Amino acid sequence: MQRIYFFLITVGLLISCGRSDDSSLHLSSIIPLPAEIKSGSGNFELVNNTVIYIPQPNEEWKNVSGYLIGLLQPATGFQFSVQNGIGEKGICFQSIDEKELGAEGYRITINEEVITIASNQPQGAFRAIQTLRQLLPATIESSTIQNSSWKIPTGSIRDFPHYGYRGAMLDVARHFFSVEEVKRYIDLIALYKINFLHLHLSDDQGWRIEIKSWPNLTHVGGQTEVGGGSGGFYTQEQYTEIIRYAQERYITVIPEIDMPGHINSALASYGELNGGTIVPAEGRLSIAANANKILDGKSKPTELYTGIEVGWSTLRLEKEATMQFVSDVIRELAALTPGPYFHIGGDEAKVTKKEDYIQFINRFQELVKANGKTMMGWEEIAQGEIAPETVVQFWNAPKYARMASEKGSKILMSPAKKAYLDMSYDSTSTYGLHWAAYIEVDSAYLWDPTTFVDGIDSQNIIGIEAPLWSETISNMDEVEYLLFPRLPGYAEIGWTKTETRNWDEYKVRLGKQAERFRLMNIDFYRSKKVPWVNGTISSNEF
Ligand code: TNX
Repeated sequence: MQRIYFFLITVGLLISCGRSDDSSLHLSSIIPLPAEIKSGSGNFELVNNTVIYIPQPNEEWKNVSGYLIGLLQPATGFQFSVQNGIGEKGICFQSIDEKELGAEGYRITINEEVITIASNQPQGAFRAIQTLRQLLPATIESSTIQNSSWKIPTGSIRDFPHYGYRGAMLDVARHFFSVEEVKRYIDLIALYKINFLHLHLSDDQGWRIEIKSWPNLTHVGGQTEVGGGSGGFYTQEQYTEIIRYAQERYITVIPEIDMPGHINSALASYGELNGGTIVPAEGRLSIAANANKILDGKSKPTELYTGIEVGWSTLRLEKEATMQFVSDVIRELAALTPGPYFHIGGDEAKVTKKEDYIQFINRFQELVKANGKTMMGWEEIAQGEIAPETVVQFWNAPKYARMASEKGSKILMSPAKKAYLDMSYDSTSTYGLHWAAYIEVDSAYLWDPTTFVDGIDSQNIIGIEAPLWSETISNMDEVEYLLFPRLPGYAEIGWTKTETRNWDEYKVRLGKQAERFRLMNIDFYRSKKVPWVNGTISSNEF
């Protein structure tokens, strides 16, 4: 057998044993940083007619191998075939039973003849593909055939995530994003092994998911957005299509209906839900759709809203229709959603009486449970009688995170000062808000979910999520500008142990992603904090 030199990455230090060429595995810029990397000598070269071996000829393995071929084919122009069993040459997926790797972990062993990808489940193999993809030259991301040689340095990687929940949120309510745009968002987060997509499906400015028992929600409440654009919504079939696309990438969709506040789009759709909410003058919209809607003859619906103020609308417990509405919405949406969670919002209910708010949260929790899901909500829900399995999403007030911890509930870390993707990078940024902070790329990376809030039990923390609110952004270029290059850092905080993370080492790996971003047409923010490696990018693009 060939002589193999091993290299190990520990505590962010690169310890090399004599090799210094660019081709060794430990110098590859994988994000998130894997748990263990060992370098060998020599290369595997991907060639035409490579065989991909799968352990079982079932749908799931066909999907995983098909996904890999879909990644490799456009830039290489190669043909691939899929066979069952174990091969000695090519790319070989293997099923193993190695407890520590869990559902998402994997081992990749690369020698000159074969790349073996071993995992407990196909999900682990899918995460491994994202690593493999980053081991290939960045030109693999090109959509046209490239004249490269497709070499991968030999060695091995053993890897598994620190947190089981690594999420990204997209607010499709303030501005609507089409199914195709959401699919692109899913593809971008999949590259960094994000495994939850939280969709903020309703807010004052728009209702984005068809509810068959309450059709006006979308016919009226879905017809506008911030700034007065025409809005939009997903039919139930389209929502199911988003879920299917995410599932193929081992990403679980979490639907959010924001209640009892942030609810004007529903109050504008059904008068019987409106118990006296006053729409702020700036942003009030009385359009024809609003005037023509079916009224119940008793209560007047609110006007539609296109501004960006928060905290002024509420559902009313005393309205007869309210709990019927809530239970129908939760029932229909839970039935469409295969994932375990249902997010009920619960934030900034500033005009809801405190005792009513608590009752709302308690009743939402019962309904979510009755529909077979686990409730999630923004940090304020910690005031309710929340169950141990309920997930409290921390965003701003440490007292609510502590309250959740004391009640033994789960905590998801999304501190606005660190993890809000809608915060501007600096005071010169065109997009984003800055009420919580300006968040440069280093600041976004430099925090630890277990110590960010004092006095909470780190055992309760299930992971991190980076929310992208869309008040200031309305198309994918703008989404990508706020997402990149911060998202890879959030992915690493979720995946890689804090002790092995180091900004000075990370920023080098991040800088090497520039060409990949360019080839994926990602419109990213060229932070001065990152040593970008231009690749083929002309310097005036920076
Ligand atoms: C606060 S975070 C909100 C959202 C806004 C966001 C803007 C949270 C639970 N509520 O309604 O979109 O700030 O940064």
